[in-house]
Amino acid sequence: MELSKSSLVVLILTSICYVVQSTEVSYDGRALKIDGQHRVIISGSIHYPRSTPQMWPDLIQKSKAGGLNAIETYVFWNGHEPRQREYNFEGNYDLIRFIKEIQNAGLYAILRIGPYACAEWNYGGIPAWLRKIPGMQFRTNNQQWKDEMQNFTTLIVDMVRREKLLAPQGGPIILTQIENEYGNIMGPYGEEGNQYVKWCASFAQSLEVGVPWIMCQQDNAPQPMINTCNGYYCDQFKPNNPNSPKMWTENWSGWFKAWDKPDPHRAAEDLAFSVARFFQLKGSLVNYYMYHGGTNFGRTTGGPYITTTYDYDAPLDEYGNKRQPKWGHLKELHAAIYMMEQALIHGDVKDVELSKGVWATKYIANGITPGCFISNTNENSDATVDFEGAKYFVPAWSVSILPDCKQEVHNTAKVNVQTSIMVKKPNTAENEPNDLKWSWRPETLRHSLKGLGGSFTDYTLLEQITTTLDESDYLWYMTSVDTKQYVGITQEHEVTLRVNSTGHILYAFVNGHLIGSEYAPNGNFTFMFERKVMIEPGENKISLLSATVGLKTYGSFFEQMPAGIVGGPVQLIGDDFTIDLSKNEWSYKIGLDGEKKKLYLDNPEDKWYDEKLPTKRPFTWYKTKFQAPLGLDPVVIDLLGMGKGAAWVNGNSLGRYWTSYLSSTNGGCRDYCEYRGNYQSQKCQTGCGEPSQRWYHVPRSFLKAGEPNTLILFEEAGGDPSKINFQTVSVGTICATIDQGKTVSLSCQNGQSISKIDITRFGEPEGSCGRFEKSGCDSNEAYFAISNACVGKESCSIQNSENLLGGCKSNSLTSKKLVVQATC
Ligand SMILES: *[C@@H]1O[C@H](CO)[C@@H](O)[C@H](O)[C@H]1NC(C)=O
Ligand SMILES: *[C@@H]1O[C@H](CO)[C@@H](O)[C@H](O)[C@H]1NC(C)=O
Ligand SMILES: *[C@@H]1O[C@H](CO)[C@@H](O)[C@H](O)[C@H]1NC(C)=O
Ligand SMILES: CC(=O)N[C@H]1CO[C@H](CO)[C@@H](O)[C@@H]1O
Repeated sequence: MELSKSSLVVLILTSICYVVQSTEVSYDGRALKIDGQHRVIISGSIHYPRSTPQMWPDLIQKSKAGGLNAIETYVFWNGHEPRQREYNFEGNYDLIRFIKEIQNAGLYAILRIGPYACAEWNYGGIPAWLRKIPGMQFRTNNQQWKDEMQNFTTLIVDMVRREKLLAPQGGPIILTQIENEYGNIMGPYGEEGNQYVKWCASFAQSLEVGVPWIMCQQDNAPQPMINTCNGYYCDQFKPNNPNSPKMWTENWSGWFKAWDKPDPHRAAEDLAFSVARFFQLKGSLVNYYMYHGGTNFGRTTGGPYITTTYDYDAPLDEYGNKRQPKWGHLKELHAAIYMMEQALIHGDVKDVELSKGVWATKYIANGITPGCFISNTNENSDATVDFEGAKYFVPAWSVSILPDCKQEVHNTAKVNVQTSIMVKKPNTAENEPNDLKWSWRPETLRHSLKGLGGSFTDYTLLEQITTTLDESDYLWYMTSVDTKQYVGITQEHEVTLRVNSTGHILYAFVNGHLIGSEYAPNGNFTFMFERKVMIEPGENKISLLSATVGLKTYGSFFEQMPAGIVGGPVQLIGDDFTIDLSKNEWSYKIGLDGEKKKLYLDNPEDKWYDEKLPTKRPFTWYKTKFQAPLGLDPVVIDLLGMGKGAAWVNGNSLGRYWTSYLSSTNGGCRDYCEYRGNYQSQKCQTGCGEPSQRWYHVPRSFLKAGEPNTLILFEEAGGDPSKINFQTVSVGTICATIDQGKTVSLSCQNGQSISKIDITRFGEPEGSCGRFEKSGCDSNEAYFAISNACVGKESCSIQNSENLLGGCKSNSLTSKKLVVQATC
């Protein structure tokens, strides 16, 4: 057979695609070396289960476009091994597919196997079933723990090796992590902790992955483990060995949110400052924690009292939109760092103090253009300094980057990219009525309220996690008490029911009636429930429903931290007597009736009522049908009016909701945030006194276009579904403040175009995007020129040039900055 020329070309091309390039990863005290070349690594955390496989390529592309060259993730043990030796690597747990998406984008991967993750993840990623193994102690020199840790870690390493995903095999994985932040909590373990660290190191090495292992926050990590730093700033960090490079595995891009907390924000200027400082002081690898935070889908994703959103104020928001200006400002910083990469990782360093708190750092190497940083770590005083014959303005709390030691390419406090304000719009689907039509059904409680249907009994009050092994949030504790037998009560009698709970939520029923509920405020899971209640002469049924809201993620000995009504006491207290029920016969039932029936799957045989839709009714299931919003914008559901519960769309869990939980008002929320000075999570917050989380992400892949979708809610505390509606999230108002001579581009997203220009103004801006105050000088010339260039386009570029000044030329302006505001 004769091969034509073109088919030969095809053959050659195909075979090239199959040539596997092996990548060698090594390191020295300066940086990681990839195929012998020192490299700066700028990485970002994306936790694969906190988004969907359909979102991954876009998230990874936006990370790459933002200037990352690596993606980092933990591996979530309890998601992958929900029951002992039963595995889940499907859907958003498809770890291999996620790593392959990273590889397809041409990025490196950092795999933090742990398998302890923390990550505000349910139980820190540790499977609750480990609690049934006798003698089990987490994260110490305990044989049972080490056996299970070894079993799972080996499974993961074998999987990535089989798929050839390690760098020496031609794969993207350049670093692997064993354990996680153990140094922070190891003190109380004493010598056992030290032994465990040594075991972790030798076990990791025995896996022969062919790439370096890291241990973060582990000052005593044995060689060749590289110890790395996590924190808001790591510029002062020094690894414990001169041959280990300085690497920052968690630079917190923001902070996570809890049900009683306002929304934390970390300014782009401060985040950029921390990264630039790190590279100025010989850092070589930085990882943003998080670059995309995402969503705690499902029931077992979020840790205790962590909201369903894990947005983290990250450069990509929960839904995958670019958060501007953070994303763009960091992109410019990264570009400046890469411009001087060669000098950074080869050069000798010379520091010189230019004025108090203002330092210039010069990286000098033979045959390479030198690179410079000028930092001003003063919190208040801006500086103008002379450096090598030129003058530089370095604002307080900022770093200037001069990749050739002459021209300032980036200053961390000078934001030259657009700010976007996201808006939520009503559902655009055709024929979608304003009000959704609901049906409902009660959760079946009658058996539990009579003490029936328990699966076993015990004469003690059992700890909840060991009892449920986290198969459900809910555990029924049911008992009955014959009051005559105790104190000879002969008529109805008022007593106090007292229940000592270790959290997180308790519903108490006496003789078939809900008599009250209580939840533990954040950070203090122990509470004493007390309610007055009438008891009957003779037999009284007492049923207590205890619910967890995610399991503890962190701390020494955290497997010993209880949940539920462990040990009690549970008492009935009268005027002159106390009946202690703690040693009664208690009957136990795990989970709710509706969970067992899987009502969220909308099985055809389930009966739902269309009449008399109840509101404010605890323990109620609701169902509705809706059309998916048109377009590509991310979809959210507004659950205002609801209490606490869980939501599903077409059988996919959206996670827990708790709309009625308002965030604290004493959190110090403010409109304007000072970015200068050390950041901490309470420094800059919004949303005080508002529902901690009102909108919940419905990934597009959960929805079917053009046919009815099903929403099912389980409402535990009582709510009103009449206000519920679906919305889309898109870019609303966009703004830029452009220095003279500079160019900034403005863009909308998902095919939307700029509809109008709102402001074109010269001068120092007052206020902020969407809320600029009248000041400076409005220019008609700028308005017409920019309208011409931008309106009707998805993106456009604006240069602040002299000719836009027009009539403002004659104004005595303090600044010739151009402020532009537009609407998408
Ligand atoms: C993990 O444990 C199972 C038994 O439960 C065993 O069959 C398997 O070989 C173990 N895997 C490793 C890597 O040790
Ligand atoms: C309540 O329970 C906690 C946790 O088990 C226990 O430490 C505490 O002593 C109990 N309180 C009372 C009053 O018994
Ligand atoms: C936690 O709750 C217990 C029981 O209600 C109370 O005694 C204790 O003072 C609380 N602790 C804190 C730190 O609020
Ligand atoms: C290692 C490190 O930098 N830790 C810091 C993390 O952030 C907190 C809050 O700002 C600091 O107190 C820690 O020192």
